[in-house]
Amino acid sequence: MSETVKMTVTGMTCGGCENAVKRTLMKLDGVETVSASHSENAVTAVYDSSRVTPDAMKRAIEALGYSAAGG
Ligand SMILES: [Cu+2]
Repeated sequence: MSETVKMTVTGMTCGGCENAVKRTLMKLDGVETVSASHSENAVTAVYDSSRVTPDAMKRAIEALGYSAAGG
């Protein structure tokens, strides 16, 4: 079933960073929608909890060079 996770992501400085995070998360199987705000250090994702976990999303964000917590 779909769940929502809100993560605190630091290191995003512009809309390009937001788009990079969105694109990366949308590539993960089970991620349905993503919104990102660099001004609020926030990334919110709707995901299928049977296919992907918040931990996997945080790892993918950190692989881009940002830090991710919460969720
Ligand atoms: Cu940027």
